[in-house]
Amino acid sequence: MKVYISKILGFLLSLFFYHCQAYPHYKFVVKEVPYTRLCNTKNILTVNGQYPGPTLYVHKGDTIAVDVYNRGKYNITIHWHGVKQPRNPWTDGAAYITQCPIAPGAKFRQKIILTTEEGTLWWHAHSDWLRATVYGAMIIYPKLGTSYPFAKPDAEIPILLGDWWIQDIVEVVDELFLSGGEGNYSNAFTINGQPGDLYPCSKQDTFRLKVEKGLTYLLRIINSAVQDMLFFSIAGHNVTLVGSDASYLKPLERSFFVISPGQTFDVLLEANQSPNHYYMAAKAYTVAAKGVFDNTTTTAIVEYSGNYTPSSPPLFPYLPEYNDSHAAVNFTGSLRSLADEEHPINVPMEINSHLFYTLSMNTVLCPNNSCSGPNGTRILASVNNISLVDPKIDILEAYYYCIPGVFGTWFPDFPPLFYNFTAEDLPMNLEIPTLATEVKILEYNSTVELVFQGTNLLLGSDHPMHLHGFSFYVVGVGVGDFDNEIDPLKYNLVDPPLSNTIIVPVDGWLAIRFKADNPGVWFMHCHFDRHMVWGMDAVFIVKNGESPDTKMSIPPSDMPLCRKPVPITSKCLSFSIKSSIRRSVCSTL
Ligand SMILES: *[C@@H]1O[C@H](CO)[C@@H](O)[C@H](O)[C@H]1NC(C)=O
Ligand SMILES: *[C@@H]1O[C@H](CO)[C@@H](O)[C@H](O)[C@H]1NC(C)=O
Ligand SMILES: *[C@@H]1O[C@H](CO)[C@@H](O)[C@H](O)[C@H]1NC(C)=O
Ligand SMILES: *[C@@H]1O[C@H](CO)[C@@H](O)[C@H](O)[C@H]1NC(C)=O
Ligand SMILES: *[C@@H]1O[C@H](CO)[C@@H](O)[C@H](O)[C@H]1NC(C)=O
Ligand SMILES: *[C@@H]1O[C@H](CO)[C@@H](O)[C@H](O)[C@H]1NC(C)=O
Ligand SMILES: *[C@@H]1O[C@H](CO)[C@@H](O)[C@H](O)[C@H]1NC(C)=O
Ligand SMILES: *[C@@H]1O[C@H](CO)[C@@H](O)[C@H](O)[C@H]1NC(C)=O
Ligand SMILES: *[C@@H]1O[C@H](CO)[C@@H](O)[C@H](O)[C@H]1NC(C)=O
Ligand SMILES: *[C@@H]1O[C@H](CO)[C@@H](O)[C@H](O)[C@H]1NC(C)=O
Ligand SMILES: *[C@@H]1O[C@H](CO)[C@@H](O)[C@H](O)[C@H]1NC(C)=O
Ligand SMILES: [Cu+2]
Repeated sequence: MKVYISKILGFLLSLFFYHCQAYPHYKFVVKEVPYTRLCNTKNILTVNGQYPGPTLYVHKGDTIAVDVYNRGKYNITIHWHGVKQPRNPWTDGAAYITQCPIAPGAKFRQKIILTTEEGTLWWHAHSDWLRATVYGAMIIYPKLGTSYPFAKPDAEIPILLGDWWIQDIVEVVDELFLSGGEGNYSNAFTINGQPGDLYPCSKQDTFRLKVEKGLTYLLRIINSAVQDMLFFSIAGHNVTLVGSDASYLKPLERSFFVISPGQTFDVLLEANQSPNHYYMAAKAYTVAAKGVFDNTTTTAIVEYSGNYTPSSPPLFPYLPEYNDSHAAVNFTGSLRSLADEEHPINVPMEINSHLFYTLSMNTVLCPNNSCSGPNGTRILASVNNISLVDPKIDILEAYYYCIPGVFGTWFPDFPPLFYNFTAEDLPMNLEIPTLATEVKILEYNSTVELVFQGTNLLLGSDHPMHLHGFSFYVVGVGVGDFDNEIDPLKYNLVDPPLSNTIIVPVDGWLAIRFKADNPGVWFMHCHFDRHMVWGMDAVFIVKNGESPDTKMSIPPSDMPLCRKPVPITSKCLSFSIKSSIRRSVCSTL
């Protein structure tokens, strides 16, 4: 009898462990906490009271779960930036694209499925601009028993670049929409949450990196700023870039580099200079701003150990002029994948789907020219002249449950009009976009080449484009209009970098390739939150494959839905479905 009971107990325990302990769980409590910066105290939204938020430490190939409790007063979602989440768009976290927001008081268990990613990624809020304070690092170590493709560093330090807004961030966004203009700018940049020595009331808390001469440090650098690309440099030292977006690079030595919101770089810092104090510094890189932007500089201090009298102030690094687009595009064009035997690359060679997407700033008329954009207009932004309108029901939910009327499937492969995209003084009537909720359908396993073309409508700008659900190879980049005949001949198909976020240069183009082998709904957008909320977005639906392991997984039981789920069964077929594409979408479920 005793044996029998213990067997049952063992069975029940194994069930419990199977369901509850199959992978590690973390708890993220979203709540407001007061923080003081720039001589002002205000409540900011945090995870677990921390700013920046907690770091997640994982190994390549791990699956973990994070229980997100929303104890704040706003709707929120959390996105695991750069994690491909195979077959699992459900917990990707893009508000109104793959989920309804987590309401105040609600909870959502988000599964994070890592596969090939190795290096540095991060997580952040993905609704409104709440990521301004709700973000943190994700460090992905090599699998146990394997090592880095470079000598093991003596220490590893996350460096989160961010920004600080004196105003409440929700107020900033409300004002932006109310005025229709450019809105406000951040008041400081930060390194690990600290503005540094050059700002008021900040010096005592400047982030200090203590180093020992002769040792090598792996800096895991993340740009989590809401709105700005940043030039980054360390006085007296070059750094060696060895990874980006959780993929390895051929070592690239630089005295400075540019990093866009959403990007990560793993860089090696050798403490090989005379013992002293050296500033590490970051400031904005922006061409579009025409001189109006957050023109401040954040600093931290690299502090050698030992007995010496440090120079006062610490040595300051060279950073390019705020508008040095040559330096920025030169850097993007210099990145190469490691592409060695242990880290092979797999660039699609035959392309099934050729896409050409223009990235534009736009204007629409306001009643009585009452908005704050140029000539009283409202500023928007678009991809292929479509400015995305967020649906009321998230696209993944509408797709999975075949809810009609939420999105269309005619997102165009090309812009409606070909013109000299980068010419000066383009006609104003081209500035008006179409407002719509359209998605691009991709066949499972199809190969995609996507050329981004920045336009000079309204004003040219760099755009850090980010794709969810995939990493892509950056096969080409250039200035001016893309030349369909000449530029592809210059593609790098040998060792292009593998990224999830990349800067499309101002009045230039950039080409990526990826394989659509991840079924689901995946957001693609400019990682400037201003451009994102203005509509510089696109959505891909990658159809299911034939076999069960090539189809989307089922939604988690606590999925935040925008409406009550309807039974899937025959509902799909009984809708009056207008287009054949829509029918094929529904029939793949
Ligand atoms: C929060 O999300 C729900 C569900 O989409 C929506 O109905 C509500 O309006 C949102 N609230 C705010 C303040 O945005
Ligand atoms: C912009 O931000 C500043 C503080 O940084 C604030 O004083 C001002 O009211 C904000 N709003 C506008 C519309 O400028
Ligand atoms: C840093 O690298 C540059 C080339 O990018 C080189 O000219 C310079 O000498 C290097 N500086 C140091 C301190 O190694
Ligand atoms: C940025 O600030 C620096 C000094 O802090 C100043 O010299 C420079 O002119 C400013 N640049 C712009 C474009 O405002
Ligand atoms: C950068 O801006 C300055 C004025 O602040 C201007 O003189 C210079 O030509 C600009 N450089 C580029 C590359 O646009
Ligand atoms: C970057 O600039 C260097 C020095 O001017 C040049 O040799 C190199 O070809 C440039 N690289 C790219 C990709 O533009
Ligand atoms: C536009 O201006 C006219 C004249 O001042 C006014 O009568 C009208 O109400 C205004 N319309 C709007 C939408 O503000
Ligand atoms: C504003 O209107 C003027 C006069 O019609 C025009 O010259 C200018 O280009 C307009 N500006 C923008 C940004 O549309
Ligand atoms: C497009 O505009 C650019 C910038 O004004 C100019 O250099 C180029 O020659 C134009 N191209 C064509 C084909 O007109
Ligand atoms: C975008 O679409 C609008 C409305 O159809 C049109 O007026 C405008 O000229 C288009 N602009 C471009 C650049 O295609
Ligand atoms: C998808 O492509 C891969 C090669 O990249 C191939 O191994 C696999 O069989 C394909 N799957 C389907 C369902 O076509
Ligand atoms: Cu943009």
